[in-house]
Amino acid sequence: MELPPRPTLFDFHGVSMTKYFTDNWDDIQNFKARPDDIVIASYPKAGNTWVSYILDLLYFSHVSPERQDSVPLYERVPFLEMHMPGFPSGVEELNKLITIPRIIKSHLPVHFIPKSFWEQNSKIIYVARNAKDTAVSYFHFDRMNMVQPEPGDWNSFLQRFMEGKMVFGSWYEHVKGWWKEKINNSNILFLFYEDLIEDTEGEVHRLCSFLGLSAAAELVKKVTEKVHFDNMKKNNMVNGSVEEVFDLNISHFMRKGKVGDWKNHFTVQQNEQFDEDYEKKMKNTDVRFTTVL
Ligand code: PPS
Repeated sequence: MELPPRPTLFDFHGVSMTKYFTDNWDDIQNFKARPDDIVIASYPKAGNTWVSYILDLLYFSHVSPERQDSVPLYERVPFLEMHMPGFPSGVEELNKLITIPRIIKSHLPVHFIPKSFWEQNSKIIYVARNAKDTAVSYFHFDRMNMVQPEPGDWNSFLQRFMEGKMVFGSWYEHVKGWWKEKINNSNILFLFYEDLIEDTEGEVHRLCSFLGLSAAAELVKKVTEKVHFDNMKKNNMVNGSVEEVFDLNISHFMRKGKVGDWKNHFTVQQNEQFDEDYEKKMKNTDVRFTTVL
């Protein structure tokens, strides 16, 4: 498949975006949500695929086990705002999805989420990951994903991350916006990547109780095992190996899956600058992250 040149970033209602997530804007905004829809929202690289796979297994692994080996996760959990030439859009995929519930991936900041999700009281799981590991993961992702803007070198990427000049905008605004929203909205569950790493099984139980699922302990154990990084990395339906736009010679989608890999990338000076800037940007929120375990 011949790929188009990499897209450029532009300002879209105050958020940096590329055309692949805005071309279809009216269809996205007019999306008809259902009360039983479940949205997995996150800033890019926070663990959206991990949580998507957990939910897909919890709901469907015992109902239609054959899907697990034959249908890539991106078809089972469509990406709402994606619209790329040559591929069905996320909205099209969702409109033809027959599974109930529909599990929906999104990277939209909270104020861009289609209003029908709020009207229908759909459940939303927001996954958040500490800024430093997110920046590192995003850098490697942009290197290998041919439909993302050119990342440039690590230092310039990090400066742009701090300025919010990334696809889906500022990490800081994204996280703060969703955190504020969930305070008064019991339909939102806020999950941290670092908690998932530390206690996957415990977080799977938390997900079940939020979703009102009475999953047997045995199923929870099985799901926990299947979603372990090493098992997901080997699983071609979830590891990014069937996505034509990824160049796996450059980097892998299931790259490291660790908390603290930022230490292998940040110089002492970059770290000091980042921390100072972080404090300013995050002073008006009480959301707290772990950067080492
Ligand atoms: S995307 O493209 O924005 O939807 O990416 P997303 O899925 O949100 O995040 C990708 C990062 O999550 C890591 N990941 C995991 N870590 C630990 N355990 C499991 N099971 C797991 N599944 C995905 C993935 O490796 C990416 O992080 P990095 O740091 O790049 O490895």
